[in-house]
Amino acid sequence: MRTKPVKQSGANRKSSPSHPLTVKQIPSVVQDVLSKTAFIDIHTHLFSPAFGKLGLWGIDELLTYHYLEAEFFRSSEVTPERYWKLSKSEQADAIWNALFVQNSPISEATRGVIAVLNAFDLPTDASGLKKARAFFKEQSIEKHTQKVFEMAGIDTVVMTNDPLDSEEKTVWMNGGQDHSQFQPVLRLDRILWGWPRHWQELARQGYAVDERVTGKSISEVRRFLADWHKRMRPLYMAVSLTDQFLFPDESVTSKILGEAVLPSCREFGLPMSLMIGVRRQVNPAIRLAGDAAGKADLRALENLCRDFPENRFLVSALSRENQHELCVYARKFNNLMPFGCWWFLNNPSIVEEITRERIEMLGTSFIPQHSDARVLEQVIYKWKNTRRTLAPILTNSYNLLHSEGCAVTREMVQRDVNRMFRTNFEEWTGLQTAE
Ligand code: RAT
Ligand code: ZN
Repeated sequence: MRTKPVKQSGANRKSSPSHPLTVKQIPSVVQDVLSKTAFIDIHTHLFSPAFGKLGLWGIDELLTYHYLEAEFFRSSEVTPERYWKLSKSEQADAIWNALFVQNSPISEATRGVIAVLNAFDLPTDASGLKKARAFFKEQSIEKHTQKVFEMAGIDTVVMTNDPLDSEEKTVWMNGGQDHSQFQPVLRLDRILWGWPRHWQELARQGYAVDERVTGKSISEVRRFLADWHKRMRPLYMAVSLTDQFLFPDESVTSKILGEAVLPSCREFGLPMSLMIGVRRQVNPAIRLAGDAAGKADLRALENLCRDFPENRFLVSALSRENQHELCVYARKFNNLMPFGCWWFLNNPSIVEEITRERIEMLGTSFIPQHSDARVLEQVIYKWKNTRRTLAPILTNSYNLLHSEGCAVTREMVQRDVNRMFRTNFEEWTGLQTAE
């Protein structure tokens, strides 16, 4: 496992950790610290090997990532109806052909696949798919996972665990998992906004709840959360919310959030992650790729941070238009931790803009990125891109500081990178990783 690095690179041998850097040394030291620091990936959709087939990896999964499916339908005559009838490898063939052979893979998501092929020394021309299939077939998942983490420069990934997903539930009910590099998160979408369709599942499991969340429902949801907290030991609880999210209001979502979930978070000392701004299924024909983004009213967040001062909120907003307000709110409320450039924001041009603003307004008191990877090898390109985008931004911050007359040292750079990509999260969740 990578540990927090302290060694100097050859390029910077002349500067000791606490020695002031020259303007010329700053870029290479920033780059070196970024590349040698193992990051914590605080939100992914990856699964530890204990979850078997739920954990996605390999070239066919990479090609059928929903980010690529959305692009595929723009560059192919194949209709969604026909596409969904194909087998996984036929879908991958179609996407490879449309986005990688007949067109140049210059979008962020397509370039990511190229970066992964390249990272494994696989050809990126038309012959790449066949060779990649042969390569991935030979890998054993345990060893491959370690290699991928190493290549991505991460040591811990945080999963997204849905207690109402039947396949996942089976794993948790049969002993769960105990893999220190895959940390669980209790994801509550089906409870918080999917209640009308899912409350009966809780009832079936023996919790006395009803559709309108009356009677003992709230205390029974808390009992459910306590049981799952015990079973899963999550680092935080989480939900994704639409651009229409309001708090407080008369909805079941508000009631369960305010009266059950947030009190349980306090009881167990867990932060609550709110991912705000998805517009679900604007085009259901393309399934997972059919969600969009919308500007939310972040006064809901203001109300939560102010009215629940004992709760801590990890927050990502999906709309670019919400980013400035999110920074402003983080300056008002120290129980708010902005994190990541989520989903449609995870493109260099937007990451750059958001991250610059966050540094200007919040210093290092935020978590710049998470990968949101659904397929194991995606962490390789997503974290490579994050480091590449971040290096000039941080360099610029230290150059400005230097020009004001402040000594910039490697120690400072290391402390700041550790804080943003490790300790902000460790301190909020109590996660302890190997030194
Ligand atoms: O980025 C994604 O893959 C989205 O589909 C969502 O999963 C989102 O990240 C979420 O966690 O809801
Ligand atoms: Zn996600």
